[in-house]
Amino acid sequence: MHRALSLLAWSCAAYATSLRSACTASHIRDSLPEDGYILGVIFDHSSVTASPVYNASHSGEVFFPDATINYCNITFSYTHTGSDQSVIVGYYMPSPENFKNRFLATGGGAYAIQSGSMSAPGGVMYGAVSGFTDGGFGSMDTDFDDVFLLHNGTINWPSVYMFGYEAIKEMTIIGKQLTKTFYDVADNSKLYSYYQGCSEGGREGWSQGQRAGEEYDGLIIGAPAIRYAQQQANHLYSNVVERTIDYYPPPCELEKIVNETISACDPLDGRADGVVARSDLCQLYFNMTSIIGKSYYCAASTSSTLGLGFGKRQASTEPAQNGTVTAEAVSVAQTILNGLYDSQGRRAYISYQMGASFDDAATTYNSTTGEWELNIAGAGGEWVARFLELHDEDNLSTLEGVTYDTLVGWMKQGMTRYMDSLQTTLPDLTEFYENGGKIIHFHGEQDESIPTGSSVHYYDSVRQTMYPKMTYNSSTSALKEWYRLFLVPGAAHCATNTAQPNGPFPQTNFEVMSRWVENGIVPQTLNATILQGEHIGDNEQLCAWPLRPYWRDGKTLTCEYDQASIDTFDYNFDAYKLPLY
Ligand SMILES: *[C@@H]1O[C@H](CO)[C@@H](O)[C@H](O)[C@H]1NC(C)=O
Ligand SMILES: *[C@@H]1O[C@H](CO)[C@@H](O)[C@H](O)[C@H]1NC(C)=O
Ligand SMILES: *[C@@H]1O[C@H](CO)[C@@H](O)[C@H](O)[C@H]1NC(C)=O
Ligand SMILES: *[C@@H]1O[C@H](CO)[C@@H](O)[C@H](O)[C@H]1NC(C)=O
Ligand SMILES: *[C@@H]1O[C@H](CO)[C@@H](O)[C@H](O)[C@H]1NC(C)=O
Ligand SMILES: *[C@@H]1O[C@H](CO)[C@@H](O)[C@H](O)[C@H]1NC(C)=O
Ligand SMILES: *[C@@H]1O[C@H](CO)[C@@H](O)[C@H](O)[C@H]1NC(C)=O
Ligand SMILES: *[C@@H]1O[C@H](CO)[C@@H](O)[C@H](O)[C@H]1NC(C)=O
Ligand SMILES: *[C@@H]1O[C@H](CO)[C@@H](O)[C@H](O)[C@H]1NC(C)=O
Ligand SMILES: *[C@@H]1O[C@H](CO)[C@@H](O)[C@H](O)[C@H]1NC(C)=O
Ligand SMILES: [Ca+2]
Repeated sequence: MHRALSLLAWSCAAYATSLRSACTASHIRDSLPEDGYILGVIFDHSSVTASPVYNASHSGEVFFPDATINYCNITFSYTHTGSDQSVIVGYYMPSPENFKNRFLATGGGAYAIQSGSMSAPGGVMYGAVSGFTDGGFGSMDTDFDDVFLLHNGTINWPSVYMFGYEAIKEMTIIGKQLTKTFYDVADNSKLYSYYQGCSEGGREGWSQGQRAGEEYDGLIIGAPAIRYAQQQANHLYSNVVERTIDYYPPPCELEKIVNETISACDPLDGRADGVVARSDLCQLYFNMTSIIGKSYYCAASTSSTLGLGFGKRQASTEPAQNGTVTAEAVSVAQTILNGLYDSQGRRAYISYQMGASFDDAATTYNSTTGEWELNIAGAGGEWVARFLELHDEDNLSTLEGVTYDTLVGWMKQGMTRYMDSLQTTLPDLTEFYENGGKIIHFHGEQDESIPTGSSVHYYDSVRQTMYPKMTYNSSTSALKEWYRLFLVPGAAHCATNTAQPNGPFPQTNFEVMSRWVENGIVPQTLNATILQGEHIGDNEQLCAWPLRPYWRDGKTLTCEYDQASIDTFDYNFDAYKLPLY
C-alpha cells in the first residue's frame, strides 16, 4: 500500500519531492526481502535508516568522472540464524527518475571490505543502486584485520569467509531484491548487476566471478589482490633482498634508478611522453647497470606517502641525500625485479615491472648513526605476524634469520591455510560465462604494490582452464569475447602515477561496461583519460592483452602482437608442486 502511494508521488511530483517521498525508513522496511530470502538471513527492521542526500559533489576520483548526485542513503543490518554477529549493509539509491535498472556492488581496499563514499558514487551517477557491506566486522570503520583473531592463536573463521567472498555475495543478493521492490521493477524487465573495485576490491570482484557467477552481468576489476598468500608475503621480498645483499639504499638512490629507467624505456614504445607503456621492452633491452655512477640529489624533506593499497607509510624526516648510484643499489633493484626464487633456483613469485617505484624497499634514516636501515614493509609484516603466526600484532619486529626459503615457506603455508577463502585464484569461470557475464580487468603497468604480471598470469590460467584444447590464438580470441584484460601504461597501484603524469587511466569503466552488457558494444580498446599534467583531459585507448601498444609515428596507436614481449610475462612457478593459478 505504502509502496503504491510512493510510486504515485514519484510520477506526479517534482524531482526533489520524489526522492524525498521515497526515501523513508518505512518504504525501505516495506521493500526488504522476506526473512530467509537467503537461507538463514534475518533482517533487523528496527535498524533501517534512510535519508536523502542532495547535490553531493564528487571530483578528482580515478574510478569515475566528476559528478553531482542525489540519492537515498540507506543502511540496515541482518544476522544469520544461530549467530549474534550483525552485518550492516549500505545502499545509495538514485533518484527514481534517474534509476536505470542497474545495481552495482562495491568493495574495499587493504583490509577494509568497503570504501563506500569512494566507490558508491560511481554507480549512482550511472543510475545504479550502489551497495556495500561492513562484512559483519562491527561497523563500517572496522577492518577485517581488527576482528580476524578471537584470541592469539584462534582464528575467527566466519570473518575469513565473510571477507573472502560471502559478505559481498549476500549484499548483492539482498540489494538486487531490494532494488526491484523499491523501484517496482517489473518482473519481466531485467535488472543489470555489476561489480566494481580495485586492489582488495579487485580481489573481491574475482571472489564473486569465481563463486557467485550467476549474480553478475559485468565485473570491473582493477589490480586485484588475488593469489593472496603469495601477494601478501611478497611485500617482504624487497626487505629480504636488502638483508641478503646487506645494502640499504637511501630512498633517493632508488628514486634515481626509477627515473633513469623511465627515461631510458619511455621511447621504446614509439612515443617519448615520459610514460613507460612497454615495460616488457624495457626488460628485454635495458640493463640497469648503466645507471651505476650517476649522481643523485634529493633535498631534505618531511615526507608521508599514502596509497589505496596495502603499503601504509608513516611521515618521516629525511636528510638531504647526495651521492652516486652504487653497484649494490642496482643489484638490490635488479634482484627485486627478478622476483622470488628459492635456494634451488626455482621460481616462487614475481615482482613489479621495470619503471615502477620501489615502495616495499623503502629504508628508514637513523639519525643516531646517520645510516639508512631496514624498514619492514608493514603489509607483509602484518600478514606474517597476524595471519600466519596468529599473534595479535600489526607487524614483525625483526627479519632476523629470514631467507628466500623462509618467504617461500610462508607463501606455501598461507596458500594451504587460505586456499578456499582468500587465495581467490579459481580459474574455472564456467558459471559466470554461461550466465553471459562480461569482465573488464585492468592493471597499472607500473603498479608498485601488486605485480602487473599477477593479472596476466591469472588471465592465462583462465584461458588454459576454459579452453584447454585450443591453440593460443584461438583460445585468446574466445576468451576476449567475454573477458578482456587491459594493462594501463604508466599507471601505479589503482592510481595515476606522479612520476609518469602523461599516462592515462580508465576512468569511464562503468560506462564502457554497461554499453558492453546492455548494448553489445565490445570494448576492442579500453577508453581512458589523462587525469593530470599538461595533457589533462586528453582521451587515450588501451590495448587488450595480449596485444601491446606501439605508437608508429610517435602519434598513432597500434596494438601489436609481439611474442617476445608476451613471453616476458610467462612464468613457471616450479617452487610449488601444486599449480599456481
Ligand atoms: C541542488 O542544486 C540545484 C542546482 O544548483 C539547486 O537548484 C537545488 O536547490 C539544490 N538542492 C538542494 C537540496 O540543495
Ligand atoms: C548514510 O547514513 C549512515 C547511517 O545514518 C551515516 O552513518 C552515513 O554518514 C550516511 N552517509 C552519507 C553520505 O550521508
Ligand atoms: C625523479 O624525477 C622526478 C620528476 O618526475 C623529480 O621530481 C625527482 O627529483 C627525481 N628524483 C631524482 C632522485 O632524481
Ligand atoms: C647487464 O650488464 C652487466 C654488465 O655488463 C652484465 O654483467 C649483466 O649480465 C647484464 N644483465 C643482463 C640482464 O643482461
Ligand atoms: C653533492 O655533492 C657533490 C660532491 O660532494 C658536490 O659537488 C655538490 O655540490 C653536492 N650537491 C648538492 C646539491 O649539495
Ligand atoms: C639507531 O641506531 C642505534 C645504534 O645502532 C640503535 O641503538 C637505535 O635503536 C637505532 N634507532 C632506531 C630508531 O632504530
Ligand atoms: C614494521 O616494524 C619495523 C621494525 O619494528 C619498523 O621498522 C617498521 O617501520 C614497521 N613498519 C610499519 C609499516 O609499521
Ligand atoms: C598476544 O601475543 C602478543 C605477543 O605475541 C602479546 O604481546 C599479547 O599480550 C598477547 N595477547 C593476549 C591477549 O594474550
Ligand atoms: C597469432 O596471432 C597473431 C596476430 O594476432 C599472429 O601474428 C601470430 O602469428 C599468430 N600465431 C599463430 C601461431 O598463429
Ligand atoms: C571516453 O572517455 C572520454 C574522456 O577521455 C569521455 O568523454 C567519454 O565519454 C568516454 N566514453 C565512454 C564510452 O566511456
Ligand atoms: Ca612512452
